[in-house]
Amino acid sequence: LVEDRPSVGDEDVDSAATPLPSVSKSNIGCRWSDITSYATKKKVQSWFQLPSGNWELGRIMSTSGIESIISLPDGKILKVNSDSLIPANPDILDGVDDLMQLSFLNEPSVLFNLQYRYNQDMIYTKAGPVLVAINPFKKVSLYGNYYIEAYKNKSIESPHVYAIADTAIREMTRDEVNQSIIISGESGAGKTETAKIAMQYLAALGGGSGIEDEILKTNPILEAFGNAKTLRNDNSSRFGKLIEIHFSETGKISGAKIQTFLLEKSRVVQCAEGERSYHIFYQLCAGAPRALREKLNLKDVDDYKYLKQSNCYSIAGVDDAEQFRIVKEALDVVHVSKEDQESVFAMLAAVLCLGNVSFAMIDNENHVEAVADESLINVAKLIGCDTADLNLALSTRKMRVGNDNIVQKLTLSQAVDTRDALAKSIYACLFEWLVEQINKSLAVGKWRTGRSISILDIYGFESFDRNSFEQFCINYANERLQQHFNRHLFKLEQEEYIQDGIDWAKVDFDDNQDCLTLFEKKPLGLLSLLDEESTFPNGTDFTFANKLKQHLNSNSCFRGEREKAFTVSHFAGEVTYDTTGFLEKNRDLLHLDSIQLLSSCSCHLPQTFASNMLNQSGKPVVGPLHKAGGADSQKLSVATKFKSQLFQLMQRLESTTPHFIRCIKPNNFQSPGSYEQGLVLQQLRCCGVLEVVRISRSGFPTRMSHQKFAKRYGFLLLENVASQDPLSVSVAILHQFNILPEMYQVGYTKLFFRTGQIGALEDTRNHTLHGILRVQSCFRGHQA
Ligand code: AD9
Ligand code: MG
Repeated sequence: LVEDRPSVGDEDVDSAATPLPSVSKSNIGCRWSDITSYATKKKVQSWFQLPSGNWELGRIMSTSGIESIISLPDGKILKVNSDSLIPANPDILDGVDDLMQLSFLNEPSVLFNLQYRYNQDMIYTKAGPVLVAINPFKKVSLYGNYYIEAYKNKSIESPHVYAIADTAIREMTRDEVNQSIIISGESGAGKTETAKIAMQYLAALGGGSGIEDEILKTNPILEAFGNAKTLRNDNSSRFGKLIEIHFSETGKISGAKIQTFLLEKSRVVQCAEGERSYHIFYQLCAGAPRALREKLNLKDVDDYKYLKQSNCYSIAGVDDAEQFRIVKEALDVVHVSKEDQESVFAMLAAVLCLGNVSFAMIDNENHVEAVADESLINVAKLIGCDTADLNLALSTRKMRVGNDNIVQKLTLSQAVDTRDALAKSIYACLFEWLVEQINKSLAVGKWRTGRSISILDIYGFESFDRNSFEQFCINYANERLQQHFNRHLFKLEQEEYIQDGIDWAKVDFDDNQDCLTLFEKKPLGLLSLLDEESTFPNGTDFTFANKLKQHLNSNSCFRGEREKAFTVSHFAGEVTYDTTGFLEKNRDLLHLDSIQLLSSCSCHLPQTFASNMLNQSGKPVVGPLHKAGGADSQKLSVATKFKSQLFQLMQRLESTTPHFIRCIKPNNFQSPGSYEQGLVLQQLRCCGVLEVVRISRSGFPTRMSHQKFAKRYGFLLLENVASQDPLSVSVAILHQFNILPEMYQVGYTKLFFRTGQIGALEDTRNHTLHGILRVQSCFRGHQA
């Protein structure tokens, strides 16, 4: 596409067709001269959309109002509707590293610019304040010590995750405000890799105490236990993660804290053809040394039903045995003792083995009992309980009816559900326990007094052919994050201008408050209605779907569908949810019998899990028996717990200066070199990249209070201003450095600058400071 483009020198273009670039001098900075010369030469190229949906660069040969004749790079000449043509940027702007510099900011121009860079392995591009990262699906030589040094010294300035991390460190120190790096994007877009790259930079700059190595080692552990191969990503994170890295006053890393969100438990007992369960299961089976194998009575992966069902055991290019070694080493580094590690592996083996427990009919009322075979005996041994107790917990339920305690026998499907619920709970508790151990290990020093940078790697918006409870929660989280993004980039921006008396033409943006209200409104919102239906003993997915239709049909973001489905208009598009399994997943019941079994185990992990579960509601459960249904009715529903976690997260993020990274997946095949325009465009639209550029370009993104500005740059003034007020000092600085009037605005309390203006002042300040330091050290040397 690039090579085929007609050059600016071609003369046969009809000048009447040339639209002048709609730019003002101020919003493109130094490239103004390029644009005007472009305009006077009146060479015009336009984007034309092919039937495939892809955009092609054409040259306008002639135009007669509604119709234009264009020539395409392959020599084809077409007559097209003039309205369908979209202006292209001059060649000089090909591959600019900030989309803000484009003089025509339209979708094909943005797509082309990103593609132009991507083809040259320049996977990072700024979109105003946001970093866009396009997954290369191959090793690109952009990382490592050389680049870290270069970004630290500012000898390289092209957009990069390192540059974002560097800004975060600088702003944390300069403004004494906590920072956050918020990474979003679809599954497989590169969020987790990006988060690791950011951590690598922070560890390199803030390292020294050794804790940075521990922090980096949390990655292989959490990935082993929380990531799995899916059809979209061989290493898909099945949980959300916030890692808060703390720095001491001297800028050194002093500790860290990890918070995880909504691990996909169902994967432990059920996963789709071609996908895998959590990596750690395969790693354990492949990598456990002989003694451990024997102790745990481990089998091969294809001997376990939970792993066998999806018919996929390995990942191309991944050595599970080697990964197991890496995970064990990482566990050593974060101080999980060898004994605890062995207990962890025993829990994993127990989960796998539970899947092999089978049931046999014991009467003609469909009641069952677990088969007392090797699997059952092995599970009992691994968790440290009696085989008979395990059997009872899996095949019966204690209930209280009136004043009587009765024991109900379970049917096959009830017993299988009970078994799977136990396996899922053990795994989810194990994951939580591991995170807790890691946090204990990372919480060294008095880090609470210092500042922090948080990195959020959370699942992006999901829309599949069939969307269930998981997508419902994930997309709800994305609505919240999108609102945070909007608030920061749009709302706060505008409010701040208005408050400070700055002239500002409003820029429209898509507010997603209506959709959030649909989820959160009480008592008639999606979450409340879900919880309400979940507490009814007779509630089913069907009654839930009906209730939604009954109460929400008038909401513009909601549409009831046939059968048990409903559609939500999310900011990123419409998603139709199938309510099958919603109530059960939201209740997430582990029956009291199972919890009691765990608490009676002789091994310490099951005991810990049981006590955590009992305390989950904040109210310890007293007495062994509960009302009919047998479950701990105090327990919070999954959606409610998730919502409160999200609120806490948002609260934490609100108190930080955010830095946004939007990861983009250029194709659905995880393959290098392929860039599908439609797929990229859809993701750019989802995350509002174009709007961000538009608003940033027309605004004043850098701001500083009069006091701070005067204090920071006042010493650069040639005249003595010690007695003057901050505003006068600020104005004197602006004059002395010849900052053009269109490049700033003076507000009541703050100064507002266009992009790039403060950078020049900072450079002068740094040079001057270095000069002063040099003079001082010469002076001292002289005295000595
Ligand atoms: V998911 O929502 O957890 O399913 P992520 O996290 O967005 O997803 P991930 O970071 O796991 O995606 O990236 C997917 C794959 O893309 C990685 O396993 C790498 O093979 C590849 N990738 C991503 N970023 C880079 C990169 N900067 N350089 C090289 C990359 N490869
Ligand atoms: Mg991930």
